[in-house]
Amino acid sequence: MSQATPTQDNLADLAEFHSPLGELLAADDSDATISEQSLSADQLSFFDEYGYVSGIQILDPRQVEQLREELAGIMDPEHPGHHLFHEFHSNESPDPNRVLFHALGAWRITPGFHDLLWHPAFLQPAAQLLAGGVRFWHDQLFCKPAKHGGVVAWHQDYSYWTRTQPMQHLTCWIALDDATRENGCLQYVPGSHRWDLLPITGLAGDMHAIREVLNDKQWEALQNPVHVELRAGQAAFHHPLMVHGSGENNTSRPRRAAVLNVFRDGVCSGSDEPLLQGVPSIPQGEPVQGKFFPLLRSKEAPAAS
Ligand SMILES: O=C(O)CCC(=O)C(=O)O
Repeated sequence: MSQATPTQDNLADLAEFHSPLGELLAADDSDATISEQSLSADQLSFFDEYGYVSGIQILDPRQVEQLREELAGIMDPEHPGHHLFHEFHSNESPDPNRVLFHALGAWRITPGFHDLLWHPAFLQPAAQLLAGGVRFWHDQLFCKPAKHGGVVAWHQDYSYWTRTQPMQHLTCWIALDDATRENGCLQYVPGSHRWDLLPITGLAGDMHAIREVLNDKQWEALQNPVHVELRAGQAAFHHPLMVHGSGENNTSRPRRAAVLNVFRDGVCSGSDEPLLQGVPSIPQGEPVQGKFFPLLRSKEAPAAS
């Protein structure tokens, strides 16, 4: 029997399914599967002091390849699942000579990006860092093509998320290519998670637009960021107030990344407006939950040894 060609009408919204669906997490692969790994006490105290922890192995080479293939499909605006994206910016850079692809909602469209939410190598550190149940907020794709990849300006994630409260959020940035200083890896200002919440000063234009809202000491700290170089499949976790950004990609290789944003179960809606585009609103003060915000790990789940 031949399979129907996927169209906008018959393509399932994978947000209906709150458990893994496909091959991404299959354990029967010949490559060694990344097992569930806890952060050490040293890694947890490093996060507490500096606001991030990096070099966490999440994906094996087969999984990286699956996600790259799926990414290539959904970057095309003609993809039949395109309407499921909450946001889709083929180029978010205002610089006509640069490209920064940015999209929210891939988990609703392909099995690999869907199942990534339930990857134990992500969920175990997330549960430790949030010290509670892990609820999905949204995913993001950030891709810089070879030669003319654009910047991500310095910012704090929570500046964009004040419509969800209290601030008990966490970001996991997963490299789908080796991310290096040369191709625009993520950069962190260690310790900036202890700064006050800063206003939004732009995501993809002037890298240093944040200057106007920093005091002299903060500006000085920004001159010495950490470049978070990662191998494809590795991740960095950061605090919602961590000041971070990334530079241009002028190399001959793309720099692609998948980002998972989660919060501690119990975080509430702070607005009567929809929290994401295309999602029904959750009344202000009500816990965020439902089809678009699955509980990925409950508080009671046993921690890995
Ligand atoms: O991929 C990048 O360069 C930036 C990612 C980012 O800003 C984020 O994950 O919050």
